[in-house]
Amino acid sequence: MYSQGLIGADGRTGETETFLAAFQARIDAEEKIEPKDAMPEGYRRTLVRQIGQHAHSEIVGMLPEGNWVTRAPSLRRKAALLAKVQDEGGHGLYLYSAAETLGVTRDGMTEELLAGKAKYSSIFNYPTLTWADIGTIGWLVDGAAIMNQIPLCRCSFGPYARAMIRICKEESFHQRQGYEIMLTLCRGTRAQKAMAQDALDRWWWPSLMMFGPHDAESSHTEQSMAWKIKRFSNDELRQKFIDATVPQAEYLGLKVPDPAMRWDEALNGGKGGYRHGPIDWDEFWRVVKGEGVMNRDRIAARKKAWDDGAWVREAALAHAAKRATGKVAAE
Ligand code: FAQ
Repeated sequence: MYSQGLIGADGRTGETETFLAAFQARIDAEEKIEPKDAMPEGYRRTLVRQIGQHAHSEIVGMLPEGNWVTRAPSLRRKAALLAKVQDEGGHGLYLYSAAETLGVTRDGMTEELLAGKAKYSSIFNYPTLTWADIGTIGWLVDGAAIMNQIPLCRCSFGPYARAMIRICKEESFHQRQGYEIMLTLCRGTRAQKAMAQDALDRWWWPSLMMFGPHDAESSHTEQSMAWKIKRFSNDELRQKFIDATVPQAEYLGLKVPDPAMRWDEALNGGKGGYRHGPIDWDEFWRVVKGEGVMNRDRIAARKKAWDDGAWVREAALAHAAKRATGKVAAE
């Protein structure tokens, strides 16, 4: 239906060269693709995969910070953290809705997540051990998310692009609240500053891994860039993030845990940039495949929430059915 009859009864797409060329011409002309427009099946599948993974990341991403809501050091910090975690839940919901315009259901996507068939960001499989981790997540994880997501506001698929505009505005607040926590800790006692450094040491490399594998290893980047789903490659965004973040660490008086990091005049087309040391891709793939410290806990927590919420979903459906037949008003 969404490919406007291009998918044959045998499940093959039957997409003609003329159709693919006309679709690419729309992309090249920066036209937005909307849910009911004809689109190549690969384009639809890529979006369902990426938007689904993104939505799951927002929802699972509530867990590491949620762990600190009851232990925030002041009422002000608790209120801000609670609002942030709630925002992430909202982002997940906009994104599930954007994916649903492509003919999949939120229930189906959730089942894939719980069955370990759908991915979510590797970063959320690390534990939050101290309060400084909450500052570091806002600063680095939201900072990396913004770097990756600002270009997604120009994604060729309309519903995803529009959802990203609001999400990016909220992520900017999150990044600032995280940096402000770090600034407070770094201007505090020696123990507080040491706690901030320890958090940076543990979160730096996983934050760089958030951008995905090196371009040479990235299976989807080339096609996603041709379709203007992605506007920059994984390595380009990682480099932008490093160049923006190293001076922020210096301002805090913290040391980025990369002994090989150095300023290189040749980077960024001669404008200069920070060249980083080797990333431990074995660790990245271990975590992506489910063997990170927190993978099992994260999925167990989501499964419990989904099972515990079954009665709410059933009640909402029963209520909607009653409204449809006018029985609610009569009662
Ligand atoms: N973790 O060919 P590529 C947030 C997978 S939201 C796990 O390069 P692509 C907000 C990839 O899926 C954070 N898996 O793939 C927040 C693919 O596997 P597949 C999430 C990863 O799609 C803050 C395979 O590796 N953001 O943080 C990861 O072109 C604080 C090959 O990779 C988004 O999802 C990874 N890090 O590029 C919430 C943004 N990287 O599907 C709470 C949208 C790669 O073939 C608190 N997504 N993989 O089985 C994207 O921009 C892209 O999907 C990338 C990956 C850049 C993540």
